[in-house]
Amino acid sequence: MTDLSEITKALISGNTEQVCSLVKAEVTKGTNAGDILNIGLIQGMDIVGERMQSGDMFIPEVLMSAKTMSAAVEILKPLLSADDMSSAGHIVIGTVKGDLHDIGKNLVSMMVESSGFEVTDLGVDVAPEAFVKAIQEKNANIVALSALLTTTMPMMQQTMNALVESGLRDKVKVIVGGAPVNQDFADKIGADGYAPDAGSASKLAKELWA
Ligand code: B1M
Repeated sequence: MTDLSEITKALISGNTEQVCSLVKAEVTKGTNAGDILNIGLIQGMDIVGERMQSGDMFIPEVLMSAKTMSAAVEILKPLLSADDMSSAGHIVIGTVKGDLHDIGKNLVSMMVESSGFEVTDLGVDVAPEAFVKAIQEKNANIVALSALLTTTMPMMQQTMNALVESGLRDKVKVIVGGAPVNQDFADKIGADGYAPDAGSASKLAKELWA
């Protein structure tokens, strides 16, 4: 098995140039693109997620790793077969209606995408009906709701209600997060999980979609 640990290390350091040149070198050598993705890159993002959770990595560093991951995935995309990505589910993510904060949500979006999920990011100020429509259109497995304001937390409940009313609730896992949200609130609205940060969100999504 080819040693891809240099790629993993450079990814954790957020060194885009080095990762891209190492990935290109592996491609030229004929290393399987799925191995580069799953062993070299995704394992690196798993470590980034764990370090973020434990406070050993901070947001700017995580962003650098996530951006590096995206650049590397762009190189690999044309070479990846459907099977290489087949373990990933589809996540619809957005900041709930009335709320315009998107920095944390974008971080979550990048982390879950880096873990191999396909992501539909609906942006900010997303109405319950827009979540419902996107889940139906994309046949999503997970919906991730973000809220940064105490005043928009009730919109998470309303989004849950819309999922129930549309008959989608049993077909999709719901995860919630954002600074004012906690596990108690997630339990209260009947969400499937709560994640305090982007690393935990990626781990939680994988657990729910295992
Ligand atoms: Co706003 N804002 N803001 N703001 N803003 C807060 C949130 C506030 C705490 C500041 C304060 O008063 N101390 C306060 C909320 C108070 C409250 O409700 N408890 C507040 C307020 C009041 C407001 C306005 C109402 C101000 C006004 O206009 N009077 C207004 C509301 C606008 C609106 O949304 N309708 C407003 C506006 C803005 C800006 C537009 C100026 C800007 C947002 C820019 C943008 O997002 N593009 C802004 C900012 C930047 C902040 C602070 C300073 C920083 C937020 C942030 O990006 N943090 C914030 C104060 C603070 O947090 N210190 C504040 C960094 C980010 C990485 O963390 O978003 O928490 P966070 O995401 C984390 C986790 O929460 C988690 O993972 C992320 C990464 O680990 N997470 C999830 C987030 N979403 C998740 C989803 C998941 C899982 C995990 O899905 C499963």
